[in-house]
Amino acid sequence: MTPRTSPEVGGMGHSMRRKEDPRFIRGKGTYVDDVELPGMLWLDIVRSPYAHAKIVRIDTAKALATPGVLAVITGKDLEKYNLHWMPTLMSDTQMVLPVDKVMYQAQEVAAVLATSRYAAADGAAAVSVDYDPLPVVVDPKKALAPGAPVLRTDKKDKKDNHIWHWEWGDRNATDRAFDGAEVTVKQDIYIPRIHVSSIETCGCVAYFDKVNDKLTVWMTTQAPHAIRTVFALVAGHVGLEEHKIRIISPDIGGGFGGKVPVYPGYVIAVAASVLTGKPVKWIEDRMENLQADSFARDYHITAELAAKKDGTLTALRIKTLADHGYTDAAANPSKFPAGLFHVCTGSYDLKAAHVEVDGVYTNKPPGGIAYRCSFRVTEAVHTIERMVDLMAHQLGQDPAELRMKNFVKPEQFPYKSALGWEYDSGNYGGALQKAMEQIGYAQLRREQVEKRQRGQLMGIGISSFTEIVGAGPSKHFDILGLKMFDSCEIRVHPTGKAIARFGTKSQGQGHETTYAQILAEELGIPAKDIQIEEGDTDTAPYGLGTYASRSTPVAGAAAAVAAGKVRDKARKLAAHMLEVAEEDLVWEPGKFSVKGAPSKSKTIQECAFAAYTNHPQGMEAGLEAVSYYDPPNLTYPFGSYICVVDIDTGTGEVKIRRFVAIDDCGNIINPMIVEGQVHGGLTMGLAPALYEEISYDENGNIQGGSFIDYLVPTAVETPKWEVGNTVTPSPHHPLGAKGVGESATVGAPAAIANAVVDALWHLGVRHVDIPITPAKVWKLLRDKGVTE
Ligand code: MCN
Ligand code: CUM
Repeated sequence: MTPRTSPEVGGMGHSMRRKEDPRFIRGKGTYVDDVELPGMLWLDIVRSPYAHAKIVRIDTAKALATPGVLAVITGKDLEKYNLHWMPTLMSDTQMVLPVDKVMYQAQEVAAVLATSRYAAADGAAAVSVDYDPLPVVVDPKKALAPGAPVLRTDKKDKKDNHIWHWEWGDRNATDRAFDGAEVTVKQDIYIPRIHVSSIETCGCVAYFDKVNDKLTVWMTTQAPHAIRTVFALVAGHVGLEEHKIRIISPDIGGGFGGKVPVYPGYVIAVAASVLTGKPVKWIEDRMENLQADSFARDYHITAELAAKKDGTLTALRIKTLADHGYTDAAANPSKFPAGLFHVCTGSYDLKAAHVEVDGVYTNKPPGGIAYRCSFRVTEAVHTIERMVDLMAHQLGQDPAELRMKNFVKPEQFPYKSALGWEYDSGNYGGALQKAMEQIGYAQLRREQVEKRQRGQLMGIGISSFTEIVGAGPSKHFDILGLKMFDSCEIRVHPTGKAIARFGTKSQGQGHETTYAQILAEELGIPAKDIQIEEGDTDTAPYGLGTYASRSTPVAGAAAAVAAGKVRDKARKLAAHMLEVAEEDLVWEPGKFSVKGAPSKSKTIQECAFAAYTNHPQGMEAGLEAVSYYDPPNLTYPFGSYICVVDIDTGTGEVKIRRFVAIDDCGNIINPMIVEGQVHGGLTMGLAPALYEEISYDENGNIQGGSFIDYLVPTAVETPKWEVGNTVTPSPHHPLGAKGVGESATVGAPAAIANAVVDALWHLGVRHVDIPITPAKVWKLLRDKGVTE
């Protein structure tokens, strides 16, 4: 696509350098931990060594005697204000601090308030807690078995550990399709628990100004407005009303979904500041972040796929256990307890599908958040892409051919999926074709045959994913009742420069650049002349925040709509100055000129000046607009990834030789930023595919609770990504754009897993659960007699 604007204006399609980077690369960003206030106190948290235990006694004497320690806060203290429990985003309840028992290892037990971080840490170490261990439940299947200890004894009538049952689709039609199926495949797939490990951990500085009765909280949150409302709803009774709460998300060092929920530490810091009238800082350390923050995934899936002998796919049936830890604190739209998992028919034209999910309590940290995935879409994509590959291999067909045969075809859009989604646009065959050409698919298949004859293990894996991002529409999407729209407010100053504020919040995605580019495209004001602000609830218009790749689809659309309103007013001003009718003006980015007399024109900057100095009588002064955009539909970005692996027959190590990623996110605002999003996303897809996992031993002890065991890939493990794109605009988005921030993380794991199984299929291997570690592969090779 050739840009409509010049590089100086920097509208859509320009690979403009990021406006935020000069401050980041000079170390001049302002993260929460950079906020220092006079008289500030520190909070540190005492955490449980047990996964399930009664709290017999908390002895604070030694801690209180530690120099610098001012107070120790326990659940009993918070209970006096009814703040010891808080609601989760899924309307479950979560302890802020426990009163009688702990539910997972590393859970908050007490908090220490001190004059320095060191004193707070010393104080936390000096708190002594007597526990009485209780039976631990880590396996969700065992949690549902009769006789399992009931974990949520706080819920009066709760007799088991089952949270909810949810199902979607036509069960009877699906069962009939399976009864009459010529071929079926069935597979258990476990998608393990992983934790976001953004560079910046979570934290806040809470300051309750007793003179003005105003609470200001600088916090690592992806959704500041929603947090403000939730705080007001939970703590209105102790005087924290919404106009007296200001949430500021300053610079954020990576969110990836982990900064959507409210963690107990935030609430305790706020309570401590309200009680003392002093600013209170709480910042997690790396291990607290990894061990106690909301997890992602942890889906135990059984999937079945039915087909005709010729490879025509017909039906999909899925049953899932969703392990939510001790409380369902998932960051999902309220209506969908399993997120958007029911986009699991993926890119394929299936006639029938049915999916069931059961939520289960265990003695683990609560969640689940999404880890760079729009509410369980990674789980959906991994399942369907593994199953389609399994079917292709079962039928002895080429996995690319089987996909091509079953893709939803371009002429079928808008396409209604068997599970009720309306896909906006797509060209799945086009993306796969391009990926195959770029990687040299046919040649690779020949090479694989030759290598196999020589006993070498090489595999080719495909993932042709469909994403679903950009929540609303508000008809179906809300969080705790707050409808999922988003917003943009623009003010054009007299000299033609502008400021625009949004209800979203960048965590590294480059919004200060790309929103300015959208406005430059729509107004012709150079992107460098437009300041973008997000994250301060006292100044930004209300919005639901940044997650689920919704900023471009929703707030980006709001920017286009608000810019349109500004342009409409500018047109009136231009007509007034040129003394012509509005209809006689033609617009090109940055300028109105008179039809047939192009030399007579007014720039947008001249119109802005006139708005304050020469506006017609009867017109309000000023040039500004706001839009609260409720999208008519989600956007459905897609792509095809192809991965080539070589497996070391001695060690079981999987080496990614090549990885080609073709993405389609509709019209692109900034190609360089999109490429960066895809690079980062692919690395975060590689991570769970080969390395990352958090598991628990039978006593609920975390395995993978530090970076010694939780293997975040570095540049050394990361292959050279080969990226490209196709462009299929969204028909309903004002700019034709779809979201892209999570696509690569969603699509990548299946391509890698499929490549590994492809390399091992002839040995009788049908499936390997991620993360595909050398140990797992080596055991398979040993069992199949390849190595000893
Ligand atoms: N973009 C574009 N053209 C498009 C689509 C997007 O130029 N057609 C640009 C956008 O303008 C924006 C970026 O790409 O600058 C991502 O846009 P979008 O897909 O709308 O996603 P969001 O801005 O809503 O970001 C959220 C998404 C999510 S949910 C996770 S998780 C994730 C991700 O972004 N977290 C990130 N990428 C991340 N990148 C960084 N650096 N840090 C994170 O925490
Ligand atoms: Cu899905 S993790 Mo992101 O939505 O912040």
